[in-house]
Amino acid sequence: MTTADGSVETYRALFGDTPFTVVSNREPYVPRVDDFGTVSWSHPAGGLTAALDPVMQAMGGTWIAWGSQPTGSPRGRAAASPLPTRLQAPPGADRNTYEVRRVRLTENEVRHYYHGYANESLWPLCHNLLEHVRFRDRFWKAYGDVNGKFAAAVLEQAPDERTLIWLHDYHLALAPELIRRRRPASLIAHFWHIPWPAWDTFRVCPNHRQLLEGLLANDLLAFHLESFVDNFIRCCEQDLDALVDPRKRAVIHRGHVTTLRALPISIDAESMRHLASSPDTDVRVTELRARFGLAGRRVGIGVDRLDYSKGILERIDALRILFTRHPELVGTFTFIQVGAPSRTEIPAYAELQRRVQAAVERLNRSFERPDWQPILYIPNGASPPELAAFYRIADVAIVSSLQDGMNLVAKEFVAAQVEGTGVLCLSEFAGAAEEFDQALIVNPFYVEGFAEDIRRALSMDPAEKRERMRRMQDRLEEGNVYRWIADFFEAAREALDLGHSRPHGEDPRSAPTPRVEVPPRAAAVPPRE
Ligand code: GDG
Repeated sequence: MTTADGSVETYRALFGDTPFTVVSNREPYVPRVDDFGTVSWSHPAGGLTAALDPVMQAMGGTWIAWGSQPTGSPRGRAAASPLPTRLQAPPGADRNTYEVRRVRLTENEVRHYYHGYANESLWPLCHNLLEHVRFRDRFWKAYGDVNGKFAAAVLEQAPDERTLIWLHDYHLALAPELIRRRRPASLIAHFWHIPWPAWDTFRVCPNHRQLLEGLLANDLLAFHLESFVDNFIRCCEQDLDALVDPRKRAVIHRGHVTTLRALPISIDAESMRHLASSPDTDVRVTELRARFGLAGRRVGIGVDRLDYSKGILERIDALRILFTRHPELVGTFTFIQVGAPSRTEIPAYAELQRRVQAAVERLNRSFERPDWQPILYIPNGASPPELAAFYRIADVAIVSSLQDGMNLVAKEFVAAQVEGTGVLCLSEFAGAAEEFDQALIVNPFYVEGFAEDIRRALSMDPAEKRERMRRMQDRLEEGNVYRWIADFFEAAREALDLGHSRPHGEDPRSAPTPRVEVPPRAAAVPPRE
């Protein structure tokens, strides 16, 4: 199993002492204030920042991110002094190991760049959910301005040209080009965490060409799945005067080579297993069973950010059909839905929250009994230890995304199944379905079939359940999030080598980008475990 130190070793073997900078919208530690204005910093929910943090701690360097306003007490917020633009991480530790550069955004920028272009234009576009897409000129303008702020922070923060810059996600599609324009020899790699849509969808975006050109300033651009790479290549072929090398999975545009790779993300499965099998979790499991009246009943679980792409309403609909068609499950099967509120400033998300709440209430009214409710809804999220206990309790977990880059909940559930008795019902439209062919693969758009799949999960033979879970756990063992980080470094190194080795004149339309010398590979890359 690769560890955080293992990813750092890979980096050193490939890049020597090349400085390292991470750039993401979300900061690795988010601020919260109490009533007295005292600020505390903690990891946001979601696995990636927590996984990259120990790598940064071992490696040093800079993490550039939007410096968000603190949550918590309104009174405390008024009393708190302005937050710093630079933070030594981990905050409050005896030994600080890396720096967080917090990019300040105005309220208007947050509204139009983050809520607007990133989450009302690009997010639904890339998830092929066009009914939610809104394009506004003010969104695009703010997106460009904020990408400019991030690029300026990178250029200021990384005076050494040899710095490897690792950008994350759909918030920063224009930053690579803005960096490269000012510093042509930069080493830039980017991971796109959400799907890349087909050309027929992507062309709906009025800014399609600028987005592609922004991203083609990267040396490496990686997605979770090969199908997303294929879609991206097809968009470049259709939209740009670019040379595509499908064999090398590379696009040459304006003399610059961008290598494209599929690198499916994973989780820190060992930590999840450890947490799920701890004595504290045993206690929590017993408490939850008692608190929610689960003794003698079968249990289903759903854990999601409250996002329309996660198929939560379709799931509730399937449950309604399940209880209608299989009355023997009334009173004997309880579904727990944990929902973490998300992007609530956006009307579509506020509406989804209301609709989920209403759908749960309707279903509960139809089927409830004095001592039982079909759905227990936990609308304000749960802590990581609580999540581990829910994953352990569940006979079935449902991930019903309408479209999803990967879906880490599916992986967390598999890792937490220490008894191996749970079944995963997994949408065929979640990236995780490519790895977990032993899940019960469901189509959330066909709710009657989906309902039958849940029933099948609940009546599956225990030996079959164990065998399926064992095979998914074996698959998860093949690589954790630290292996993924190391794989990303290897792909970045290959991309830089490919960019260097391209014979001049391969693209007759322009001269190749000048390159800085990356230090030669220092040592053998640590072997894959
Ligand atoms: C994007 C892509 C891709 C959820 N509720 C609570 C909570 N969570 C945690 C889960 C999990 C994470 O949030 C959600 O991960 P997903 O992968 O489902 O989704 P996105 O946030 O949409 O992430 C996705 C991912 O990037 C990584 O590349 O897989 O496809 O859309 O870790 O456990 N955590 C806590 N309480 C909650 O209530 N503590």
